[in-house]
Amino acid sequence: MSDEKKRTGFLGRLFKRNRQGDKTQEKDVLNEEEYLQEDETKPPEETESDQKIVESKLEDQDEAKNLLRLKTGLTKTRKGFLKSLDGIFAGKKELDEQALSRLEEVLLRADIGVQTSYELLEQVTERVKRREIDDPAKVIKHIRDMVRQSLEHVESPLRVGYGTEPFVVMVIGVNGSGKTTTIAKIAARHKAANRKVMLVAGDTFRAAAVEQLQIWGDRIGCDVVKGKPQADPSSIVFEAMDRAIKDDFELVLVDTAGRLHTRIPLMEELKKVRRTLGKRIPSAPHETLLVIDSSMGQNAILQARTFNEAIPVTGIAMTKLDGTSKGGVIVGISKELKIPIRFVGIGEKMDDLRDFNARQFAEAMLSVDEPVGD
Ligand SMILES: Nc1nc2c(ncn2[C@@H]2O[C@H](COP(=O)(O)OP(=O)(O)OP(=O)(O)O)[C@@H](O)[C@H]2O)c(=O)[nH]1
Ligand SMILES: [Mg+2]
Repeated sequence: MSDEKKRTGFLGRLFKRNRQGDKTQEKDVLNEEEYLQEDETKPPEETESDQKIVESKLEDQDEAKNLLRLKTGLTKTRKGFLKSLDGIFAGKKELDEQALSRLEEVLLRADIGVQTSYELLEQVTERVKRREIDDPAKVIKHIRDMVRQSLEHVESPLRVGYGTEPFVVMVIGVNGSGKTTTIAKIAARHKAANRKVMLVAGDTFRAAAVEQLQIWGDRIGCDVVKGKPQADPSSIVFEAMDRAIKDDFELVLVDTAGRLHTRIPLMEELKKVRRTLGKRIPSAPHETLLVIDSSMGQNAILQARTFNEAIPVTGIAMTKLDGTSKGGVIVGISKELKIPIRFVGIGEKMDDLRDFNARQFAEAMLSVDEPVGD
């Protein structure tokens, strides 16, 4: 299909309008087009070689660069959502009953959660009636504003307190959600700020898990505390806390074995690890970070709820937003659990972790190539 043909319909009109507008946006527009032409079935890029990971520098906090990177990461989510909207509004200048009823289907499929979908639909319908929304472009703008507003309630970056005692972060989640990688990414940031960081291999279940953490520790230059294979994770954690206090570590990141939230004995083990952390430092863990794979879609909400019922979760990291079209699930999770979202993971490299920013996220998830509407 030619580009021109692809650009007919609702998205086409928006692109055309944007192109006629601010020329300074041209670079972004080009990038956006490249993303939209990307083959969705293409597997994510190969993991960087070890050497490259060591060399990759931590991203600076440049706003425009961060937004563009996040937009690249969220391409599949954005593309999927906008494509569905395009299907509804193509050729329509006004919003009719039929378009609104199809909007309901699209919202329900967008993983933003049933409650959010209905709230959005109700608001859009109401505003259409009041003639505040008379054109499809305004629907996107309205949805984006609402997504931003609901996410703002959970925007709360992790503030590590460097005080007289180590700041302890316990990291939990299902198998393969990205716990160990996220730990490494967090550790790298703090190490770059010259902090004394310790990694604790609380995943004694798999020998490879300890090795994986050790490799990251070596790359970043952090101490790794580990025990014998199959040792009780609580005993390792106890020893690690002792060392952390004695050697004045500032940040301690505790890795745990992945577990299904439905496996009760494993969830009990997690509670024991948590209690043990508090034995030497009563206020620990200062953060219980739940790592969630965004590609789980609606199941991610269930996981988060069950983990939170077992152990009070104080923060969430949403990973793998780069490889999924289900990034909207972050909205459902925030609405349902109201737990701070600390980080988003947008790739496998050391610098592919961002502090969660509601405005940037809404913009990256729902913009065409620049703010649409007014
Ligand atoms: N694309 C992408 N991949 C990620 C991200 N975070 C983690 N991964 C990958 O996901 C896979 C699993 O990550 P791990 O960190 O080992 O996950 P885990 O939760 O520690 O897994 P278990 O220890 O087995 O429970 C690895 O291949 C990571 O590189 C992300 O944000 N984006
Ligand atoms: Mg792991």
